[in-house]
Amino acid sequence: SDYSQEPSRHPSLRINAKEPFNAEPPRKTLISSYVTPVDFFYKRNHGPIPIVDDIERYRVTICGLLENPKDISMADIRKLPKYDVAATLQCAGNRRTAMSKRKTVKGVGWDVSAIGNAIWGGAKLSDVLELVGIPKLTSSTPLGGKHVEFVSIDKCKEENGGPYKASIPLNQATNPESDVLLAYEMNGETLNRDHGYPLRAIVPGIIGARSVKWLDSVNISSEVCQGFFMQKDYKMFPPTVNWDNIDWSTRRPQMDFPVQCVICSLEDVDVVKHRKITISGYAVSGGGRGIERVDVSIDGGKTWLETTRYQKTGVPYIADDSSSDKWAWVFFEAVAEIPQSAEIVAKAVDIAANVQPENVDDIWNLRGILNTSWHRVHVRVGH
Ligand code: MTE
Ligand code: MO
Repeated sequence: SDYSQEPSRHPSLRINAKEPFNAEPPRKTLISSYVTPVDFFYKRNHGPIPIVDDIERYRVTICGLLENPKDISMADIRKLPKYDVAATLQCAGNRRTAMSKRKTVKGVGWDVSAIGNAIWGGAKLSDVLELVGIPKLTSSTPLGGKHVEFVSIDKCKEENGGPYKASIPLNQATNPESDVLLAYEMNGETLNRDHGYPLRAIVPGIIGARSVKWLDSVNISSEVCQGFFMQKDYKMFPPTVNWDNIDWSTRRPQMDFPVQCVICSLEDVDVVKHRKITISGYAVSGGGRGIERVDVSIDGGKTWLETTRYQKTGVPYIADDSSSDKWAWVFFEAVAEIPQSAEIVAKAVDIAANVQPENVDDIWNLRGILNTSWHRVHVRVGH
């Protein structure tokens, strides 16, 4: 594969793999703004970044179990109502490095920044599907279509040189409230090559792997996508499954993300000058479930202190309030006086009262996905 035409990237990104390019920002940079600047948004790829240089001729093919398949141009997409949706994208492999410290896992190592929050601009998939005769809120087409498969133009070795692909259920795709987009803008700018130019899927509330970049076609199918990343990857296994006894067919492709929370104001092992410190970071849950609470501890989890939460600076965050961004992360903050040395912990609760597991051991899995265990950092007061 050819990596000679990769775009340029911000030098502060931490590179986890060069080819394909996988990189994340430093954690302090990550929480310096609620909307993650494009330069600092994590980049997660499985092959070289494709080049689409003739935008006039670019088409996305809507095909499969349909009476009237159609090739749709960017002009057609832009004619549809444009929505700007604040949505946090998180890779299922976020915090994998910490999980692999417990016991080795397979996959690109990530610290805590394989996540970002952007304002995605584009057409709703429910409107696009209407162009090919699929009404809103349908779960099955007359020809038996029940899933919407997104197929890319990139080339991945896991697909033996074929394109990256993934699918979502048709009833999610045709429901305007699920805010699934075919996005052509990120933070008000034209989507750049790294993030899917000219057009990508954005599926809010579920793992990043389903938000397929560089769309080539949208295929209406009777079954779940059979691609590698749906069937042989991004599935959740119990800690007892290893590479000798794994049976991929026993599990569903992971969709929703569980409740997550990370301290970003401190490194995993940090030295601070003063006893009074600010503990801040992000919390997010899947499926549009808001964050109910974030608690922090300065004694390794014996006692807890509730943090303040916000999306827009200075405005207290209330889940489900009409002013909150349903699909977006929440920042939390607490100030505490710590002893000479302290283990600081953070954990979040979502509005369905889901909590994070205390120990990584309980959720360890061979692919190292969904590490949502309590985030712990060790801090010492010194020079
Ligand atoms: N789409 C294509 N075509 N190829 C890919 O490798 N990676 C997926 C998803 N969409 C991928 C893709 C994964 S695993 C994640 S987490 C997100 O894109 C990352 O999106 P980003 O690079 O814009 O942050
Ligand atoms: Mo991912």
